[in-house]
Amino acid sequence: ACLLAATFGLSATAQAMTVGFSQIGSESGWRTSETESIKAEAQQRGIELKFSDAQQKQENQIKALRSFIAQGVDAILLAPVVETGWDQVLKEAKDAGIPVVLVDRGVKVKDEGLYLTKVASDFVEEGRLAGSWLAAETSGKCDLVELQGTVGSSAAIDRKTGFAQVVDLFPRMHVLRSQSGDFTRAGGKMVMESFLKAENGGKGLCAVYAHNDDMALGAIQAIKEAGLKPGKDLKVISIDAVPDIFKAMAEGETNATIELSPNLGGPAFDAIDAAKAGKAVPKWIKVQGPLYLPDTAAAEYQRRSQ
Ligand code: GYE
Repeated sequence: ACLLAATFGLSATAQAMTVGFSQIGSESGWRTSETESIKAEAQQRGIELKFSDAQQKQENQIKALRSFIAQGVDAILLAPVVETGWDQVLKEAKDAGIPVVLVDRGVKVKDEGLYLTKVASDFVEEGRLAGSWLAAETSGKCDLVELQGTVGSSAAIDRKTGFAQVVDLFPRMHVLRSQSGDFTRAGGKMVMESFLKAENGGKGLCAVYAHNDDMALGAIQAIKEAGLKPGKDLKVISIDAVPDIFKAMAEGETNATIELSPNLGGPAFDAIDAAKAGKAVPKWIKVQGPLYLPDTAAAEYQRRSQ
């Protein structure tokens, strides 16, 4: 009976847990999947999730965090739109004894003790992987353009850095133009259109590197409209591995994507549980994904789109 009571008591506390989730918005297919996945994971664990969509604005995220603190939530998940400007509000959460788990992007703060942990991939590594693939594919000779993610986001900063580290090793590889498409399909298309215009209709270009699949999908559209063949005349490489990019890859219109799982709720909630149980939690819970090529694209699309 004692064991039963203890078990019951434990699950009752777990069920009562309330977590606030400050999400960036819904700029990409990847992010929409992440939102759905975290909501489903919370439901499965009996966690009451308070969800707030910041519409891409840091000030909305700060407001959401303050409201979660005022409501006395047990923990907070934060997907930070940009890297800087979080010290104050994270300190407020810490002073209130509320652990904050960063999901998918990182922050730059003076004191890393202001958050519990970060569940995210190594964006620099993703950039290096993309650069290495392109260098191998083009024998180190490629004039390319880059579509950056949201200005000031860790995802954009680090994916640019890692890619540049590889490009710098190859004297005949050049990033001719690099601009933000804000991680959206429309942004990717618009910026690619201007790149193509500025680069003689794209005739001298060898490739486009996009910081996410949605911008690559927009770029593919722009390349087609300019009368060139994406995936052939211009190689396309991006990051995320959303279902639609596999469809484009199966159709020969893009060449490679690096997977980032959107299922970050499991490890994030596990970290909160561990912290509440007094266990040590690592500062960075790394998620990793492979690079996918056209050979498996049709099967991957099938598997991911049902
Ligand atoms: O790659 C992109 C999204 O922060 C890892 O943000 C995330 C990125 C992801 O909008 O599609």
